[in-house]
Amino acid sequence: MVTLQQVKPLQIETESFRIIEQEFPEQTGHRPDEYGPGRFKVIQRVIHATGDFSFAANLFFHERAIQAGLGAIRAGRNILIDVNMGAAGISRSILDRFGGKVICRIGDEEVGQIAKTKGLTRSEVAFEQATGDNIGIVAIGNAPTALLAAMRLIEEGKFNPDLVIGVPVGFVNAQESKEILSGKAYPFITALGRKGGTPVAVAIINALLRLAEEEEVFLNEQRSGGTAVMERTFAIVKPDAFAAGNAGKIIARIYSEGFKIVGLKKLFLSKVEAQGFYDVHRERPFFGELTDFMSSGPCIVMVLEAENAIKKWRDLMGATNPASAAEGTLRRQFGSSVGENATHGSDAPETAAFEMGYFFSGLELL
Ligand code: RTP
Ligand code: MG
Repeated sequence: MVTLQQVKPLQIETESFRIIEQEFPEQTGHRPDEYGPGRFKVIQRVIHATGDFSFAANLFFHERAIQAGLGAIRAGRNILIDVNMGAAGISRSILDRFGGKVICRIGDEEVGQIAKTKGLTRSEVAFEQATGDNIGIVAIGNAPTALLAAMRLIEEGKFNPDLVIGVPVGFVNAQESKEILSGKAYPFITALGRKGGTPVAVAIINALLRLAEEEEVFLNEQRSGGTAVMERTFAIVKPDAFAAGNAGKIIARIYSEGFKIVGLKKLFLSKVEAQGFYDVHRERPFFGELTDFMSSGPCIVMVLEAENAIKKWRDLMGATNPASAAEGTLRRQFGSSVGENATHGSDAPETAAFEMGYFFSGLELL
């Protein structure tokens, strides 16, 4: 009989990475620390995307590959990828923070026309058209012709990316093109042999983005004195969730996710109090509806404390509209519409300070 594991949605990825790390020595004959932390994170995410431990042996890194990729991300340079499916999988929210963009020109009308008149593949033309786009990382998961074109453009001096991720999959020229890449003097990451593909390219990029993000958090901690910064945020169990009897479940979740509740009270806001609280939205079309709702019944206001509490709480709440909030988030579980979305959370340190002060005195937050 098949027995399914009971894992909360938000913990599935963490649990998968733990399993990969645990099984790694037995499956590959190597220990994670033999690869260096950056390389192991890349290998681990590729195994996560493919379910295939053989990538531990197939992935081949230029000695400066990780450094070059992180440098490109940190500098806000763009990522060029050969197919739209790959572009869709890249963690844009992280890339955004560093100022970079994902570029994929395969679908451009112009690209199709030039390919037809010159007798070239769309992917070759797509790369030629992108040489002026401040490309830091170029990634190829699908077409060997695109990888060959990228290498040619680099040799001709028309293209100067910091890192080439060349992992096309297939039986015609995929293996050959990657073998050529593996002999280059400039930074690359490749997957030797036939295996590869767009999910592999995306996993490598996303691993680099996470590494860049972790590095940023680490640097920020260093700057602020060596320890992670405790932060406070302001939260509300909105009237819809309170009336539905969900306050207890939401508070239990707050504890299980590791927040400390430093202030808590039940209030029944007047219309004027709700207007003052949501003053930033005074000019918005939904202001009347929002403040009517917030003053329609009792709610619970809280001050939560955790490392990165503001982001942590917003992540736990999910998107404003419950219909687009991720599985496992509070708004997905307890919200019913954009207006009646169960919870509120501050969106920045300044708003958190205002909102905590609006409902709590310092003496209530000891
Ligand atoms: P909140 O402030 O309540 O934590 O929500 P939020 O940051 O995710 O969203 P925000 O843009 O600050 O909007 C505040 C609240 O206004 C309601 N809203 N209604 N009808 C609409 O188009 C609309 N848009 C926003 C939501 O209840 C949202 O939580
Ligand atoms: Mg807001």
